[in-house]
Amino acid sequence: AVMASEKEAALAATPSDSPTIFDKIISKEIPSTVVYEDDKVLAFRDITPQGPVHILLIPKVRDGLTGLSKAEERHIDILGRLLYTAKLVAKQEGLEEGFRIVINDGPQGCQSVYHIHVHLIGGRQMNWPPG
Ligand code: IU
Repeated sequence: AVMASEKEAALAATPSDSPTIFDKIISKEIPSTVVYEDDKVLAFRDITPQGPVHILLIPKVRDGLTGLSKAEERHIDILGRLLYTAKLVAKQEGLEEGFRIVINDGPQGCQSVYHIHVHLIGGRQMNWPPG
């Protein structure tokens, strides 16, 4: 079904360990605009950008990390790597004036894809509080 909004998609999503669309993006079965890739992390442009720059950073191997709330000690390295890579990509994208990092978690956090992802959004003035 076509979702009217990200919030609708998030509320319709079932938190689970099932494979997600991000596996097909990682395997390149579904095309995406990759802006950074190494053996552990993939960064690609969000299909519904919330700013001039909107990139998702994901671990290539989910390893149970459906969302941040499921993090265990074994995930500390990949969590650090995702944030550090976000900084590298922000630089690569020319976001010298600043940027926003977001990790949505669970229905109330508006998470719609249960493969952890870091949003890197920039290129415009952000506001606070978020919606
Ligand atoms: P969320 O934090 O779970 O709400 O973020 C999921 C994001 O994944 C959201 O911004 C979508 O626009 C984005 N996305 C995508 O880039 N490509 C896709 O095929 C799908 C979702 I489905």
